Amino acid sequence: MAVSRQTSSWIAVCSALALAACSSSEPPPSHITPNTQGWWRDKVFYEIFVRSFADSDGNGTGDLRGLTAHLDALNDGDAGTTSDLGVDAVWLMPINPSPSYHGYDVTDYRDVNPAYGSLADFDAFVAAAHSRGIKVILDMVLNHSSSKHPWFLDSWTGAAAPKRDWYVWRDTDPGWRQPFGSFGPTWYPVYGSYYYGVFTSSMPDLNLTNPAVETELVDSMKFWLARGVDGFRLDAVRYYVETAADAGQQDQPGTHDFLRRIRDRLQADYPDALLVAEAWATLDIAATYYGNGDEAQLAFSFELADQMKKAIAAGDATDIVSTLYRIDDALGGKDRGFDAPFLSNHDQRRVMRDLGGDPGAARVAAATLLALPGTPFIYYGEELGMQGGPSQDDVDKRTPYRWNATPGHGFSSGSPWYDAPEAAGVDLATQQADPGSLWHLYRNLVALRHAQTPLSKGSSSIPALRAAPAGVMALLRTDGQKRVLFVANVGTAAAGSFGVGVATPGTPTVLLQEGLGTASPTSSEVTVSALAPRGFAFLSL
Ligand SMILES: [Ca+2]
Ligand SMILES: [Ca+2]
Repeated sequence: MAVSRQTSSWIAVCSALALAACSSSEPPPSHITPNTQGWWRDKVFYEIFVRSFADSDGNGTGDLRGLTAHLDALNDGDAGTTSDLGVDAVWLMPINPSPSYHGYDVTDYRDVNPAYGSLADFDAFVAAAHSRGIKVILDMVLNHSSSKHPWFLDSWTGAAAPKRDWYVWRDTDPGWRQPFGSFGPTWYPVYGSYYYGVFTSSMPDLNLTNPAVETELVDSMKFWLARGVDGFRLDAVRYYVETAADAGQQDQPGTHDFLRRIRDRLQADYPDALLVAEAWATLDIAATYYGNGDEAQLAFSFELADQMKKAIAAGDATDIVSTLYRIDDALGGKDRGFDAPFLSNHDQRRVMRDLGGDPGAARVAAATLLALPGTPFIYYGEELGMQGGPSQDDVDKRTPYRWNATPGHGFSSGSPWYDAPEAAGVDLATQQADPGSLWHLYRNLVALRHAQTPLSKGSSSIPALRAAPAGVMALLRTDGQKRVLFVANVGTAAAGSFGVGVATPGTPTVLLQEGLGTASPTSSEVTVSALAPRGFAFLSL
């Protein structure tokens, strides 16, 4: 319902405004690199909270030098070694100066948080990452700044302030509430006027319809691109432009216009710059941020992440399959690779906690994630089965990485800035020494995805199943003549013999499996003799 309202309001606005404001039906400018051709198509991303990854100087706070010193654990640049996870792109949560621990309220878009290091440390990090074949994208928080940003400190002094219209002010309180379920206030009084902050009073929304603000932010992004950054994760895109209460506070035509303009302006100078949209919404809404192939190149698949976790916890694959069908519909005629699938991120309980600490569930979840089309993202520590802390507080989702079983976890020689207990064995050193660990499974899955182009960038389809229980799903990935069939049993009961409706001339080659009986071809299907609870298999056809 929300989607059809959005569509009709878009049409109404388009017919009411000048044609120039409704350019979405026009092809992108020629310097826009098509979404289908980007460097990210065969990458596996890894999301990092710098504060919690590795502390180089023992003050308990993770930093850029610590991150740089530990890059070999992510990817040592040598495809022949098996001591690294093998991810080949990283997303750093905000590294800009900020008064808060998480960094999502920025006070300077062109500098590094001193707690994390210096611009020189950042340059060294980018060089070290690139030398290992690791791409780097930064979190870019364009919707709002910190209330401590010099722009806002100027803006709030009065109506005549030079930066007054860099933020969103009204003379009276419009009374809008937050549009995302919490229904808190969004307008805050200062000297008899009101400013808009969709998240909190300490995060005033920037006025992204002001060309001066847009130019400043584009130039700030180019500042990082010039330092070698490969793109950006765009925070909270749904809230960029606001026009009215409720529905007018999210997914507005002006937001799509803004995205198109910044993609255009960035790619005019940096054709390979990647924009990943955080549009936390149903998949139909997230798909609108594809635009005409001229907005974001990737968008996180929030709905798929929710359905995967629920389905695996319940042992019934039906909702994963139906969600994949709905994504195919939503992206029909566009680019199925627009999806950025993931299991959890810094705003969500860790997937291992959502799955009740069930190691089998975590393993089949990992296998499913890395079988999906699009560009997958792994949240740091997910590959160890970290659960984070028990509360719903965000800090419990962002606890220090476990490098080893020592008291400071190998994270810090001092006292970590925050901590929460984890089960024994949830650390990298222990899991590297155990070939059966979750870390080794992730490493094998990443390596398989890189070795098999059908998995990394092939098309996908959902084969019919015969006599399969509800826990079973299958996905066929195809790149030219090469095909990889993924089958999984997310259920807690063993699956007996079932058929997967894919014709193949010869006996499938098992690439990676857990709990598979045999897979043998007939004239019309691949017959699987048995698949254990939480079992899965990747078969080359
Ligand atoms: Ca430190
Ligand atoms: Ca906004």
